[in-house]
Amino acid sequence: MDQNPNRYTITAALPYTNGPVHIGHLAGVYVPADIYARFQRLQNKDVAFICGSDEHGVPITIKAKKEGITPQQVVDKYHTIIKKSFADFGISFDNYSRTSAEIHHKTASEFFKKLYEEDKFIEEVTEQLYDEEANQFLADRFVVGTCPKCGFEESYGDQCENCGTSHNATDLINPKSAISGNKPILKETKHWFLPLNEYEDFLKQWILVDHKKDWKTNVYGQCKSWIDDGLRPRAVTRDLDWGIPVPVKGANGKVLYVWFDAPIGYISSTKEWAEREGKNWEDYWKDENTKLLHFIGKDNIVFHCIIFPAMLKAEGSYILPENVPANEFLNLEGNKISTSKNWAVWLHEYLEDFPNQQDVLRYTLTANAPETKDNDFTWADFQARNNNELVAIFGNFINRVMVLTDKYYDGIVPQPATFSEIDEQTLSELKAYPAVIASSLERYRFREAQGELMNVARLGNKYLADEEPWKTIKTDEERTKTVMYVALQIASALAVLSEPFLPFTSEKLKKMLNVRSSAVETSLKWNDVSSKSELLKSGHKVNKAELLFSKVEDEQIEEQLEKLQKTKMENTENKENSEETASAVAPQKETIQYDDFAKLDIRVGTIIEAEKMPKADKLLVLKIDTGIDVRTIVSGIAQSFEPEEIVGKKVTVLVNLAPRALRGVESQGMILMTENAEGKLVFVNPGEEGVENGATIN
Ligand code: B3M
Ligand code: ZN
Repeated sequence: MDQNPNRYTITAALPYTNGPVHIGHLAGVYVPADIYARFQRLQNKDVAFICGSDEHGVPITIKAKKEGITPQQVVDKYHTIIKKSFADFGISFDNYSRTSAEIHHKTASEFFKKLYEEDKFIEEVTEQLYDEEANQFLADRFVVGTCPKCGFEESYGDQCENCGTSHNATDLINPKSAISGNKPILKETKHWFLPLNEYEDFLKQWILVDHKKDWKTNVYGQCKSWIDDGLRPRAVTRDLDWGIPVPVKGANGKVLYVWFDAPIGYISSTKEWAEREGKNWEDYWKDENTKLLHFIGKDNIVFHCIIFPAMLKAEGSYILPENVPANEFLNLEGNKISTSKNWAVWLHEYLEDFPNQQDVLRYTLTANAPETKDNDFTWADFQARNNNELVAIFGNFINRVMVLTDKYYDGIVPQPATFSEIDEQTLSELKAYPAVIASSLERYRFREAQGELMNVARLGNKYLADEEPWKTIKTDEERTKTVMYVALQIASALAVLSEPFLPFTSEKLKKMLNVRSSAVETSLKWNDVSSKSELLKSGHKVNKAELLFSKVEDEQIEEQLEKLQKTKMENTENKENSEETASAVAPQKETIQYDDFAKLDIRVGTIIEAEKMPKADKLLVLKIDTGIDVRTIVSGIAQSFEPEEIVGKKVTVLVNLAPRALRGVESQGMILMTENAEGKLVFVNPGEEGVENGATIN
């Protein structure tokens, strides 16, 4: 193996192929990962930036059922869309694979087999949740119920989206099948479990001690809480027909758990790339000198910090991640981004509305990155960041430099005279930036890093404003040349340092400065900004200015807000519709015979007295004229009616219900009630006027 301390394996979470990707994905995972990968490449590091589509698992099969197509059709469709979105936004993966690829099936199978043969699993028949109607075992997203940890009622079988805890489906309180809505039964089935408890000491040392200082506090905190709660064996197989078949005897109809195979997808994707590029994949996964980094969202922390490392440790020949810089979530205009509610800005739709403006979105998402807490994306902020920062600071500086160079020198970088103190100071300030930005990036503080990048443009603007070459051109040609020379060095530095953040802008700028064509200068590297005495030599000819950024108009923002408003209205309508149907379709009770019904003696009666039951907020004591007699009925309607308002009302009474004592008062029957559309209790009206007390209902 080639021992290289400058090697990086950078992975970005494999997106589920059950929908397109949106700004939340970009902000949380792919933009920071891309910034980091580009930055390391610019430092001449050997980088493998790896990703691919996660094509197994329950979300895909649910989507297929919903759309009436096969899971394969679902993943083919979204794999193509997602891959294109990433390419369109300049996410510079060295390889983007997919877990349905043959190389992945083979890699994951072999990984499982090795652990199996080395007895690293527990094989156990246990009772699992089963949907009798769907004829299917329920795990993961096939089952919802109450989270045993936080009480959230919509927790999935494998993970609670509310508190992030990962659990087994059988831990859920009141589980319900996501397929039929039925209450599942327990049924025996055999599975293989990874005994996480056996890795507790290793994880304690590796995370809680070794990485106490360098992992982000949100990541460290989650890991600590899981480890403190105690780790338990975790099933790594499932009864499902979509996935990688469990490669051992006696496992018919079973597949690998998606969270077992997906992280191995990083390895398969690396293999695919290495084969294509003539590299050795093991250098990127088995050399202690290689730095392995997983970029993910916060809901994936347990899988990347606990389960996958335990798998790698069990296998024995792999390195462990050096860091897992997970982000929190991005909200959109104050609400949680949701694929099912269409509350999102989809990347492919953004590009239709803002063609060629990928960098504006990248910039806004980084400026607002949910690095330490959930954050909010708003269109107003998007517009302000573009107009007040990209256009007014970055774009404005470059434009002035380019236009003046063209006007005064026909695009030729002038020869400077002697540097003044302010020139020297500006150039030395400029040379400090690569280290400043790098220090933020190495600590995964992308918003801080990007802020420093903008300070380079601010430095340029201030320099021009103070030195006023447009004035000195009339009085001091030599001074003007020096100033423009310095300004051109700042512009070139911006072209290099902006590349990780704003790759399209950097590319354009390099073209404008003519540092792209191989005849002049091969690509500039990060450290050239501080180490080279000049980035652009006198006599070098630059090209014509092009606009880097353009203003985002109010109408464009209003259009986006209207689009969201429409989604909101559609969601409310859908919700109302489904609530109406839900109340209309309270399920029918089991069939009874006429004789069962005939046993009920239901009569028309009139309330002749009503009073509150002392010390009970819900009960009224009623005197009812049933036509047969006047009797006492205790009714639980005190929160819906004042006693005075119901005296004289005609009601429907079940008169032959066995009497029972409520708070010491004997209740001799029951008033029939129902609920109106607002959920308020109302009496079942016994019908037309003129119906006498005592009339039977049948
Ligand atoms: N597909 C989960 C997600 O998209 C999952 C990540 C896999 S990374 C190995 O949130
Ligand atoms: Zn929970």
